[in-house]
Amino acid sequence: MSIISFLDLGYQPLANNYLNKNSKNKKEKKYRLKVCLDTKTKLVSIEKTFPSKMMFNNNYPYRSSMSKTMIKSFKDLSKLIKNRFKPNKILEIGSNDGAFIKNFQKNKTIGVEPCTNVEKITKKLGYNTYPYYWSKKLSKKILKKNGYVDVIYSANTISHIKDLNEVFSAINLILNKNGVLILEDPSLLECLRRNTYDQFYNEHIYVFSAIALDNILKKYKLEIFKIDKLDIHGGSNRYFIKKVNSKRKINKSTLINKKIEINFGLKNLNTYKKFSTRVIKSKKKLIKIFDKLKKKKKRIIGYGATAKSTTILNYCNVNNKTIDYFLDTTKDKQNKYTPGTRIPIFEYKGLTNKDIDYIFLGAWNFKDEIFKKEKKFIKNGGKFIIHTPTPKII
Ligand code: JHZ
Repeated sequence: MSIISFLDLGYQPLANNYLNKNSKNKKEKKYRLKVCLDTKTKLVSIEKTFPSKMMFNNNYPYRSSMSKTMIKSFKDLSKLIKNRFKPNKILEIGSNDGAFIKNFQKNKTIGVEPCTNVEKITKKLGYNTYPYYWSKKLSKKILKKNGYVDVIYSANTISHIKDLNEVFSAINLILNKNGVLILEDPSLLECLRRNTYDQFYNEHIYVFSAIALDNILKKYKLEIFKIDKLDIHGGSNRYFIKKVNSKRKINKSTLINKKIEINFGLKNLNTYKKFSTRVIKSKKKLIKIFDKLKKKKKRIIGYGATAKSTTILNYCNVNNKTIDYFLDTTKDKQNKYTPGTRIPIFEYKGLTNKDIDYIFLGAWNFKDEIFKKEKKFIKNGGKFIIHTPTPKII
C-alpha cells in the first residue's frame, strides 16, 4: 500500500458550507477528515473527496479580492508576468472575482470559473470568462476559439481538483510550446513547520510540496523551472513550470527548495507522524486557552470566518458557547452560521474594545494586514488568539 493515513481531524462538514437560519436547525452532514501520504509520489492529500459540484457551484462564498494582501500580490505578479514573459494570451484557471485578471487587458485574458455566482462578476466587467470546470473538453473549446496561450496561472485552485491527470492533460493541450504555467498553492513544508493543520479541510484536497509536484508533472512532460516562496496564505510556493522540451533554463531555486524539503524530511513517513503528534498537542493547548478564558467569563469573538477555521473549530469542538460570533467582510458569509459549529457571522463594521475581550483570528494568514487595521483595538488592550505555530494569546 502506498497511501498511508497519518492525521485524523475527526468529523468535519464541507468547509465553506455556511448555514442560513433554516439549515442551521437541520442535521448537517459531516465526514471523517483524514490526511494521507502517497509514499511513492510523496503527494499529501485528504483521504475522502467529494464531487466538485457539491462545493463549487452557484453558491460559492469565497472572494479572492477580500484582502489588500491578495490584491497586491496579484498586482505584483501581473507586472512580473508582463515584464518577463510578455504574453499575448493569459489563461487563469479559477479566476474567482477577477482579482488577478483585472490587471490585464480584456482582449488578452481568458478566465475559467465554475462558480457562476463569482464568474458573473468578471463577465460583467467585460472579461472573457468560461463558467465551467477545467477539463480537456473545455481546454479544446478555448483553444479552438482563442488559440494557444502563453501563460496559464492558477492560484489555490489545482489543489482543489481531484483528477490531476485531467488538469495537466488539459493544460498541455492549450499551453504554447515555450509557454509558462504558474501554480500557486500553500506549501506543505510551511504547513508542517507552522503546524497549520487547518490547511486541510473538506474542499482543499492537496497540499503540495515541490518534490511531489515535480513527480506528478513528469508524466505530462512538464517540469518546475523556478520556485518563489511567498508569505501568502501562511507560506505558499509559486511554481513556474515549463514543457520539458521548451528552451527555458532551470533556475537554481528549484533544486534548492527541493533540497530543503528533503532535508526537512518530506520524503519520510515519520516526519508526518511527528506532525500529527504536534497537531494533537496544538488542539489540547487551544482548548485549554479557551476554557481558561471562559472560566473568567471573558467575551471571545472570531475574526475572518475562513474555510480553514472550519477545521480548527470542529476539530477542537469550539462552538457558539465559546465564540459569540464571527466578523467577516464577505457579504455571502454574513448573517449565516459557521459550518458544523453554528457560530453566527456578522458584517465587519470595525472593532470596539467595549464588548470584546479576545479575538480568535480565523484569518491568521492575514495577521499583518489585520493587525495594521486594528491598531487601535490592540493599543487599547485588545488581544488575539492564534493557533500557529502553537496556540497562544497575542
Ligand atoms: P482566506 C479559501 O479559504 C477557500 P479560506 C479556498 N479553498 C482556498 O484555497 C483559499 O481561500 C485561498 C475575511 N477577512 O483567504 C475574508 C475579513 O473579514 O484565509 C474571508 O472570509 N477581514 C478557495 O476561507 C476570510 O477572512 C479582513 O481584513 O481559509 C479570509 O479567508 C481580511 C483580510 C479577511 O481563505
